[in-house]
Amino acid sequence: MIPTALRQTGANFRIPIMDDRIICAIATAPGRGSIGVLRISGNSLAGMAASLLGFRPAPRRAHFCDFLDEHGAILDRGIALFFPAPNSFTGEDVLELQGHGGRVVLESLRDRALALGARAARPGEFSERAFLNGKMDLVQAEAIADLIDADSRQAARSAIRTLTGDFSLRIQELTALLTQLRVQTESAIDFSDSDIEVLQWEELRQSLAGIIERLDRIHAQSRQGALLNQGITVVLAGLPNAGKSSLMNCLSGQQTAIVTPIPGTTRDVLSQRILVDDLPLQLIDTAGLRESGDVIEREGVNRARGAIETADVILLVIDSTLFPDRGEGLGANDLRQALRPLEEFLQNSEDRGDVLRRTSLVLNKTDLLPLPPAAEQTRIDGIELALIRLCARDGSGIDLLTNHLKTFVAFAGGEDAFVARARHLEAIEEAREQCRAATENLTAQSPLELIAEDLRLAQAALGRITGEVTSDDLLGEIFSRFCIGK
Ligand SMILES: Nc1nc2c(ncn2[C@@H]2O[C@H](COP(=O)(O)OP(=O)(O)OP(=O)(O)O)[C@@H](O)[C@H]2O)c(=O)[nH]1
Ligand SMILES: [Mg+2]
Repeated sequence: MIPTALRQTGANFRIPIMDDRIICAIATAPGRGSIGVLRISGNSLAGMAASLLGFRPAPRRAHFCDFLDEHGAILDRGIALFFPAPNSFTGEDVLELQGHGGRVVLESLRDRALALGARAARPGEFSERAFLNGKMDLVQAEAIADLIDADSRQAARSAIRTLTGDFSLRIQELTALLTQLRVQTESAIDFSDSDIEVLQWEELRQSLAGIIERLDRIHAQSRQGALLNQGITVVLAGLPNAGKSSLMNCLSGQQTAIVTPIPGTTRDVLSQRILVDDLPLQLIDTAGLRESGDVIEREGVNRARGAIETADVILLVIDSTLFPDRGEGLGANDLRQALRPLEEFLQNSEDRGDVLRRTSLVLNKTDLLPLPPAAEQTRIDGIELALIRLCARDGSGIDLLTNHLKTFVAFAGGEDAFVARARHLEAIEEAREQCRAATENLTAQSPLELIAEDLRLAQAALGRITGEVTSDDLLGEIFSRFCIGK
């Protein structure tokens, strides 16, 4: 009997393409450019290529030629490249026409391809076909989109690492190790009555410990990649006039938010993306937290609440001049008072502990007190809080805040990071949980069937990363976020 582990793995499971019509898209960014590319992919493209070019292009040769309309008139002149299946990006026949980068000329070329029977490609459809045809796995396909969207060189480097297959290889190695373990375990179930060598419990436990260690490592690298790729959301909250908008402007180096001495200046949620040493921060400036009779301000405060609930980090900005005599630092009561605007908002909320764990205090306007900028760690009612004193007006102490943010989310610079997304991290965490459960079952000498099931679930979680086990819905969701023509 073949153990289930072998029957379920190793097969390069691919979903058949439901719609195999020829697709086309302008692959270069909209706007003027010296070169514009029309990309066409499908089965049996040779006929369409002959109609567009007036001859059958040779495989993988650069032809400098005319691109023709239905009457043989020249639409544009450029380079045609033909990649017959299966040695192409999508695994199908691919024709690329590199012409001039003007909107009208490219649209005429695209319309010509449409008239010849192609349909407009959906965003990410070329990459989706490449995945479905087994040219790359899901993480590699996602890495293409991440490379295009990279905010920093480090993010681009980590996307390249994933694109070239490093991350997939690690996942495959782990999957292979899990397969071995499953085979060992399931063989022992199947043949437990025969005289086949009895499963070595200790050996199994050691192998599992090794796998968990590898999962820890890859999780850390992927987390760095996810930080480089997606960054963190930082919301600036606090009482009116505390200096939230000034802090936003100081961090971004731009005067995006309006700053005035009038409390209640900011009424909407303002958002700005910045980079701090390659770590992308989505800064969100909010309306001051207070009860207001003004309907616009009330709506602004509601939106501030929404932002606080979902942010990775909440910076509670405080006007230091509210604590004028505390040269030595704030006492427990001061801290409670400083936290009050947030506490009031969190009243009766189940998320209180969670929000406070994501919160740091920024004591602003140090220039008005004899207090130098500083960063310290403090504890209030069992909750660890960072406290950063700075001056948003002239920027002194701002580096203390940015360093704190990097430390707070454990951003290590991403030297050996793999570009990763939340779904990858979740899958790695699930695989790790299942391996831990298997270890506990081993220690308790539970029935082997339970351990085999834990290992199967761990393997399935890893399979979701590379796309070996993936639902159509997830694929649709992933590829729809790509740009058109990719
Ligand atoms: N002296 C001093 N004044 C500051 C500092 N930061 C902000 N201010 C002043 O404080 C006032 C309020 O600043 P804002 O940045 O608009 O405060 P806010 O928290 O966004 O206020 P709302 O939008 O009303 O909630 C302005 O007059 C700023 O110039 C600082 O570090 N030092
Ligand atoms: Mg403001």
